[in-house]
Amino acid sequence: MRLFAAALVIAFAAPAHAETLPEAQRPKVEAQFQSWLASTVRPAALKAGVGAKTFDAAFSGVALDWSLPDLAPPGAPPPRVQRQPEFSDPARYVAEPNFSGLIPEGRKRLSENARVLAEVERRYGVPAEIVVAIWARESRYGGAPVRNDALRALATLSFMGARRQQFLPELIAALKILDGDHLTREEMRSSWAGAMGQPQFLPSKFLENAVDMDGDGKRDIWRSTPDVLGSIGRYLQLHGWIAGRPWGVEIDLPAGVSCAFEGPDQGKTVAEWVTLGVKPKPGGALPKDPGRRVFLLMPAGRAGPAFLVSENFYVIKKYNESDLYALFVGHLADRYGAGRPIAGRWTAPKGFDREDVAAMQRRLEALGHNVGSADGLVGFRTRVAIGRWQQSKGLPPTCFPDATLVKTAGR
Ligand SMILES: [Ca+2]
Repeated sequence: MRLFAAALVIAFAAPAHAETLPEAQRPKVEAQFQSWLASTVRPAALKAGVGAKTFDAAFSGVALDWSLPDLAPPGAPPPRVQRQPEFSDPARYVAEPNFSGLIPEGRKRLSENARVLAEVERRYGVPAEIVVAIWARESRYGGAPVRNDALRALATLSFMGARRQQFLPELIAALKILDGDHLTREEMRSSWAGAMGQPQFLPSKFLENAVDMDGDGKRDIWRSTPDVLGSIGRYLQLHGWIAGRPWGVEIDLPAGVSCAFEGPDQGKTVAEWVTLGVKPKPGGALPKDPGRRVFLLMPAGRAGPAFLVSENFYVIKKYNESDLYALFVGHLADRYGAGRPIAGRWTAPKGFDREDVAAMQRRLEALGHNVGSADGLVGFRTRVAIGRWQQSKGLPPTCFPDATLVKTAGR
C-alpha cells in the first residue's frame, strides 16, 4: 500500500500548507474545482458505474478543504520541500513505551472479541493477535478519531494534492462505495489522506478487502468491530498470509556474519543460519523445520537488533510498506502473549537527513547498486547496498547510514 507508506512519511514531517495562495484567489480556484468535478470526475465516475444521482448528491455543496497539508493549488508555487530529519528513527518507532501502552487494552480487546476473532482465524487463517495488533497500530483499537469527510478530502487531494494522480482513482472508488454499500457520505470518514475507518483502508482497498462480518448487509469499517476485524483478516489472507506460520523471531547474529545478507530475496534455510552461528534470543525459538527458508531483517543494520522473519512478515508489509511497521505489528502481537521485549539495543546513528540519504543512494545507484528507489528512505535494499559497498572497500559492513557514511558511500 504505497499511499499508506507515503502517508506515514508525511505524518512524521511538518506539513506544508497552501499558505502561498492569497485568500482572495481562492474563489477562482473553487470555481476551477467545480468545473473539474463536472468535466473530469463526473464522466469518469459514471463510466465506472457510479449512478448519476449518487454523484450529484455526493458533491452537492462540497467545497475544497484548504486545511489539508501539501496542497499545490493552480496558480500557486508547489509546496516547499523541507529538509526533514530521517523520518523513521527506528529507536523511536519501536521504543518499549509504544508497546507497553498498547498491551493491556489489546489483551482486553482479544478477550472481549474472542468469538469473532476465532471466526476470523477460521475463515482467513490469520491469528487474533496479528489482527488486533494491526487494529492497534491503525486506529488505537478504533479509539483514534477519524475526522475528515472522505469524499471531500479525496476530491481536494485529487484536484490539488501534491500527488494528485494517485488520488483520482481513489476518489472514483469512494464514489463506488457510496453507490453500492448503503453508506451515507456522513458515515464515510477518513484521515486527511483518505484512509477510511478503523482499519484505515483507502477506498480501492475497501472495495477489494472489506467484509460484512456481522451480516447486517453493510461493510461498516467505521462502527462494526466484527467488520473491522474481519476486513483486516481478509486483507492479510488475500495478500498471501500462510496459516500457522509465526512472523519471525529476534536473534543473535554473530559479528562475522554480514548484515548484507538481509532481505526477502536472500533467504537461507534454518539449518544454514544455524551453521552460521545464529541463535534465538532467550525466550524465542527458531522454526522447527530445518529446511524452511527464512529471511534476515535488520531495520537499523548493525546499529540495532536482528531478526529472522517468515513470508508472513512481508505480508504485513503489504498493509504498510515499512519494515518498522511490520516489526511493530509482529512484536506487539507476540507481547499480547508471553513475548519478551526486544532485547537488542537501537543505536541508529543520527546527523543526516533525507536529502543526504537520497544523494548517497544516487551515488550507489551510479555504481550499479540496487537501492530500491533514491527516495531518501532507508529500506532493506539501501541497507544491503551500503553493506555491499562497505565490503567492496574492505570496510566492516554496518548496513545503515551515519553522518560520515552519507558523505562517503559510493565515492
Ligand atoms: Ca456489517
